Amino acid sequence: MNLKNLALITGITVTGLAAISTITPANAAVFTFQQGVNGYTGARDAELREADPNTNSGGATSISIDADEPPNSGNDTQGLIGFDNVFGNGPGQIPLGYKIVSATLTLNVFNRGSGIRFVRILNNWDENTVTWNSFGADGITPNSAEATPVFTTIGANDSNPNIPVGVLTVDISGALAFGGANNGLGLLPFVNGTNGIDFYSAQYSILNLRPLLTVTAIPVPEASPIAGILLLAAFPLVHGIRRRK
Ligand SMILES: [Ca+2]
Ligand SMILES: [Ca+2]
Ligand SMILES: [Ca+2]
Ligand SMILES: [Ca+2]
Repeated sequence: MNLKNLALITGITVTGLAAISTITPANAAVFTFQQGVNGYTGARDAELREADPNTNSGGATSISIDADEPPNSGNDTQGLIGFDNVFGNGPGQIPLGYKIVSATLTLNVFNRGSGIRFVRILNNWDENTVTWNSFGADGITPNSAEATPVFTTIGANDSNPNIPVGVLTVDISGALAFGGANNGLGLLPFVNGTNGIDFYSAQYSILNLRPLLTVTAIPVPEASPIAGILLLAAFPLVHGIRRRK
């Protein structure tokens, strides 16, 4: 059934029908999660260093994403960022029964650089023990048992300072397509991304410069009952018209 038929049968305009399908539910809500802010303590993050493959950096105050660190070594650094305990019935948490429909990650960059490739991590990790060698002795491997394929990138696969210093907001809604447990994100340099990007971690002293997760969530089921009733009412009529042809 196309929209024109439905409009003829129900007497409503196509414009009106389109409007119904794009209404944002009135009960959509925005939630934010930042370590130490409004009582939230579920953030975790760490840098993984190819040059120091067994060293944990979970307590460091910054994270670098770089395809060449130390300079001229060719070694990579990668990042892990997770936000636990986002669902629940506590203050500021997403109520149980809600579904996340979009999410952004905000980072505060203090050293500009090439770019970042984002993956979702598939297994649990501990901020205080995780290292480069925790991921098969070669760091986080995209599209493997360790991580999803890359779902979003920022910047470019070159050595230019593509990502400036300042507030960096990344739409990470692409991570939602994979489902599964919440094991956080992996942040990887491009292969030729030799200009490192440095940003503040969840341990940085200034709270509002720490990584920030912003989520829009709605109660489930999210389908519009009005649109459903219209479609159910119209379908037998369309079927009848077709039979008379
Ligand atoms: Ca950390
Ligand atoms: Ca490299
Ligand atoms: Ca690996
Ligand atoms: Ca840099």
